[in-house]
Amino acid sequence: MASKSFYITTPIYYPSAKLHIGHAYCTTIADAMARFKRLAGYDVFFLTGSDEHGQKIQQAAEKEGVTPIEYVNKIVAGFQALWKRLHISNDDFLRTSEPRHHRVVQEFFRRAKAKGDVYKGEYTGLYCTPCESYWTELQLDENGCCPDCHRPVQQVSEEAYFFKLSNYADRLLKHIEENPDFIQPVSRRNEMISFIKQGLDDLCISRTSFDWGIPVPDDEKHVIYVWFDALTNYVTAAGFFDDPEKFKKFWPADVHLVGKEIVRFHSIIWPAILMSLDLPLPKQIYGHGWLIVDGDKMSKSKGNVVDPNLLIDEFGADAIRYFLLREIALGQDGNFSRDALIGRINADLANDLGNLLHRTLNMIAKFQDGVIEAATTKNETDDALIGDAWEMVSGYEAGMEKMAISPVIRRLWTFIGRANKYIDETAPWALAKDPTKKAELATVMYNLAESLRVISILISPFMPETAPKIWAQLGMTKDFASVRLDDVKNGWGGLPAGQHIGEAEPLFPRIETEKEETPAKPEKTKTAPKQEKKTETAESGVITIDEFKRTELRVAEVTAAERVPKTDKLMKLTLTLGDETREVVSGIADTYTAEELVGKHVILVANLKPAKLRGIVSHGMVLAASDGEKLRLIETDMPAGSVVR
Ligand code: ME8
Repeated sequence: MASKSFYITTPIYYPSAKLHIGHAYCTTIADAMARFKRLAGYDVFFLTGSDEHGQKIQQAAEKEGVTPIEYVNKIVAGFQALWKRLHISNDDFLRTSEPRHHRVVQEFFRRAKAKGDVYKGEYTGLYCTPCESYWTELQLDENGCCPDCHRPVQQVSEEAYFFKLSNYADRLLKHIEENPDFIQPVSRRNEMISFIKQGLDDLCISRTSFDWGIPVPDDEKHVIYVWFDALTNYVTAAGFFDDPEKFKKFWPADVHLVGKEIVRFHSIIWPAILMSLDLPLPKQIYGHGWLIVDGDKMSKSKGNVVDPNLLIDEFGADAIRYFLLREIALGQDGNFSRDALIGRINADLANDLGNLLHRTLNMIAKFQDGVIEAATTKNETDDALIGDAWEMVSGYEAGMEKMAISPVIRRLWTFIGRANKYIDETAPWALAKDPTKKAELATVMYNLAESLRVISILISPFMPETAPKIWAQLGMTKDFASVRLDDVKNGWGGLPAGQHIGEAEPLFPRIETEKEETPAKPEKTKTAPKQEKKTETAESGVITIDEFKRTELRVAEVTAAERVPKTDKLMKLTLTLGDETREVVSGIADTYTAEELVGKHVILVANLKPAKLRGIVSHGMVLAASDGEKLRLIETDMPAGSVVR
């Protein structure tokens, strides 16, 4: 049986400047989809590349005193190195300067001309060199500049070839209307429909004012317009000339993933060219939003361009990938901030995922000599965990098929939270003390290890470096590269019982951030950590449920307390969370004596940045209520370690 195929592309990037986190965002989404499809058993072709021609590149090379190809070679090597570091699993990297591509572009030009869709004329228009785009008077911004980059446009008049785009307006509109998935998300689809309805002008597809490009066949003083050249890359790499079998398998592409500002080129110009050549149209153009930085568009002049290489140096590729995929709803603009990145690393990766792995492996090592024994018992708590796992697994595939990446990740993390809660509910440390509970303990440990096996498989499209690490730490011997979604879908219990766990290794160390020494005020009941950046919600004083969920509240038992010498209010508390001990400094010494505190079950903000108070590092904060005079700790009768939600 022929396997299912999946062809996904990113745009090919201009080697005009260094790639920034926005480019990394686009490529990471495509990579996550490619990896998911491989996991689901598809034969995947994932393409990215570089868009190397055009006046802008020629001018930049001249400025540096090198040839255009020398200029782009260096920059493109940087792209390829970045994609490697970010674990981008592209199957091909297409450079438009390659001969294999020249042949295809010239053939496309020839065939469109033979069809009667290309003619020679005189072009007079307004051209934006940095954007390689022509604009009409009406499209310019309020200053008469390019509506995209807001730089001046030039009046250009030259002999040129034109493509009869106007011929295809009706067919295009019909295609878009009959195929609701062709342009996604819906907002972009609607934009394109109204754009076409305003009428399409023929498109100038050649230039004579520079020569860094693919020559027009039989009229070499013209070079082919960069967008005609660039868009064609998708068929070159799919084997249009070189590999008809491959082309049959992968064309039409399943998804062209592009930024919102180039949806127009992909959903109007590109399909019209393909229609002219009687080739099938791509199945979907997906327009993602832009990544802005601390609320602002990235630009060199603002000095806020975020270099993905530096972020990888500091935090590692998987943390960056996780942040980009989890934080931003595909299709919408999203904000990148260092604080938010660190917040996610600490809360979701170090805390939720890291703790689940760490606690599980620790307990298997301590209570079962490192062997994952078979689960032979079952009770309601076990059933609830397994039930939640199944619900999550079934939503995973459907969600990923719709490219609902962020919701899928959020659901996965709800399950991770569920598994952490299962530890608190089953209290394995108590089971381990009771020789009659050996079987129950084995079940709990097995279910936790199996949860982690499932998690490692399902996070692999997002965190390809972390997933096999978890796999190895569980002692799995099957080659992770051969793992498929079926290894999860085939049922609970895929983890072979009786295996020894591997070597434990922390996945994501907490990122400790500098904090000034300030004496602590008694903590009033709070719902969320203070946001440093102004957000819409912060300004209104309201937080979203997602912001609230970033606060990790846990029940902690006070096992020891002592006053901090030479202070009025500070008390050093030793807390247990079941399997973890913490030291916290709290300003409650004028309300409680040390003796009164021991044994209390209080609420701890567990993922607060550690802070130094009078030389003691406080790992969290306990919640108290105050009416301005009286101060009382919030107490509960739930067991230590319970999650507060
Ligand atoms: O447009 N956030 O190349 P390019 C998210 N060569 N995405 C961003 C972004 C940001 N801040 N900034 C840029 C080109 N991008 C053409 C493509 S395809 C046949 C030719 C995205 O290097 C942008 O939206 O200017 C676009 O999809 C991609 O980076 C490439 O931009």
